[in-house]
Amino acid sequence: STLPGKKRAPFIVIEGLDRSGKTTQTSKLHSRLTENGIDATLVKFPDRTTAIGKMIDSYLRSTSELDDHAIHLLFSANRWELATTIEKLLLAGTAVVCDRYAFSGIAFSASKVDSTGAPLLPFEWCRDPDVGLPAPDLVLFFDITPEKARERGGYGEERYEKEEMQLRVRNFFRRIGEEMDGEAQSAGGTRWISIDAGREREEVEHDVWGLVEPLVTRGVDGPVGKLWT
Ligand code: Z5A
Repeated sequence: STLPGKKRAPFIVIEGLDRSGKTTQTSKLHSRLTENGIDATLVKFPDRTTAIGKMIDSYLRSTSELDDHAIHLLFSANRWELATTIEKLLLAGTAVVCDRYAFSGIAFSASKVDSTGAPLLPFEWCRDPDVGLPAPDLVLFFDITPEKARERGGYGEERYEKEEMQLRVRNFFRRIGEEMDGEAQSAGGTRWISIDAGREREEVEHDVWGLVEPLVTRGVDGPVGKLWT
């Protein structure tokens, strides 16, 4: 660890809509931290490399069908698979930079509707399996309008990449963010910051670094929080 005293490293999550640049910016952030001599590990959810991740991958590419409850629980289980590893890294002084987390899990599942437009899975039910996961110290929510996202080559071929779905997801992300802001302590101490991700790469990168650099340099006191407990 490069951190002073008994401090641990921070857990930083980048969340957001499709095509908002999460993957671009998490990998940029990871290399920048490393270049600056700061220990950091990059994590991405879904982690499609594990046994559970492979089931998620074939579901997303529509090569398999799964009950909506079952796929939701697999996404959550895919995070629990890495929970202990993440906690150990943080305590050992390695910052964790994560591309999507439990907030995507809720926002996407809660946005699923039946043919009449009625929700398929209640919001609270979607949140429950992720309660108690390692809580991020900082969530950067990458906000982008559907129009801007479309300019970036539009949505791809995967299951949830449809515009009406993305609009519902955006609203759920906002609701989650508002709730996190209001109850930062009960949510495990997470800070939620919205970033305008519709700008140039360099501008977004500048803002991300400005928020992350002080946190990684200072380190964090106390144990890793537990999400929504
Ligand atoms: N999902 C779920 O349902 N439940 C869960 O618990 C979790 C996820 C964790 C796959 O996720 C799906 O799983 C996703 C949510 C659901 N569903 N959908 N739809 P994923 O993370 O594997 O998704 P992805 O397809 O790999 O990433 P993405 O969201 O589509 O993209 P991104 O990471 O945000 O963006 P990017 O790859 O960095 O950039 C997109 C393009 O824009 C690319 O060509 C870049 O070069 C370009 N770009 C990036 N930044 C800029 C700027 N600033 N200006 C212009 N162009 C830019």
